[in-house]
Amino acid sequence: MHRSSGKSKNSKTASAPRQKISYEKKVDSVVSEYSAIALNWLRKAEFLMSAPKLDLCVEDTGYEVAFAGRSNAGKSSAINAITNQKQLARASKKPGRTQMINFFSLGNPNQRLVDLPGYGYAAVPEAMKIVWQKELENYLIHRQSLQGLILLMDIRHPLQHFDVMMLEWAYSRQLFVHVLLTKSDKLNRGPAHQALLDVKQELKKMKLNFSIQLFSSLNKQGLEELASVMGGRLNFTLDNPTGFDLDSIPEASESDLELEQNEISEQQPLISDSDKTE
Ligand SMILES: Nc1nc2c(ncn2[C@@H]2O[C@H](COP(=O)(O)OP(=O)(O)OP(=O)(O)O)[C@@H](O)[C@H]2O)c(=O)[nH]1
Ligand SMILES: [Mg+2]
Repeated sequence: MHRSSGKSKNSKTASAPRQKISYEKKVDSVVSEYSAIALNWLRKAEFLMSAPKLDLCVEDTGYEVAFAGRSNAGKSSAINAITNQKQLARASKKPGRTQMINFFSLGNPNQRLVDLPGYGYAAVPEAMKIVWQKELENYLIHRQSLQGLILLMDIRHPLQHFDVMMLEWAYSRQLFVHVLLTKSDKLNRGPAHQALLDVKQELKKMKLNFSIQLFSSLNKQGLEELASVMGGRLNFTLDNPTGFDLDSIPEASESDLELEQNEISEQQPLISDSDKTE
């Protein structure tokens, strides 16, 4: 769009030069404000209760988001990282650590996180595995307050048989899923991003249109992105006077494309390779 300034070509202005930035950058800065506040809110998490089966779970009202994935994928560690608490959920080197459905409230009992037992752990006795899987299935099928799954896969072993089954099942039931490729600190930055692209491609091939990100509980990569997704699913809105609501972001218009340079907010830098720990 051409705009006439009404000044001659040679006239100089005292104001700062205007720079075109994309509409996405404006949205990014608003979203990053939302994720930072959501992240802070997630720190309110408190242990609520553990249940061995669906009928013993906390009352099925409000909103909850559950962390699912293979045993040892890093679910409990991710809950500790996102809530900034060392031992809220029990993490362990020994696979099969989480054996109950564990609930955590977020400031009020109607917004909850859930740590699920892992699936696919071969060393669990067959009879026990069948019981666990039945309970997990019951929870996933019948839980009304379940607003979505955070599905974790170790970045070095993504899309194993059970993961694909879980993803296809969730898709068929129109259950929201956000995928985390965990332990991203185990790979250098280049290979980690390649793994992300590869899994995205695979999901696309399988027509599983789920969002996905890199994540590390160790070096905290991906916390804000995850907080933003979880806040959205848990109906977390900002209590500020502007009453910001993510759904209220309007479609881009041409006038949005030209903003003052000081409105540009830098995105978080990617984790440097020096942060990598074994
Ligand atoms: N390097 C690294 N190790 C991690 C990370 N997240 C988890 N781990 C390790 O992976 C192991 C399993 O982590 P948990 O969080 O207990 O895994 P889980 O998915 O809850 O396992 P179950 O409860 O058995 O289903 C532990 O030894 C963690 O320290 C990570 O981001 N980076
Ligand atoms: Mg666990």
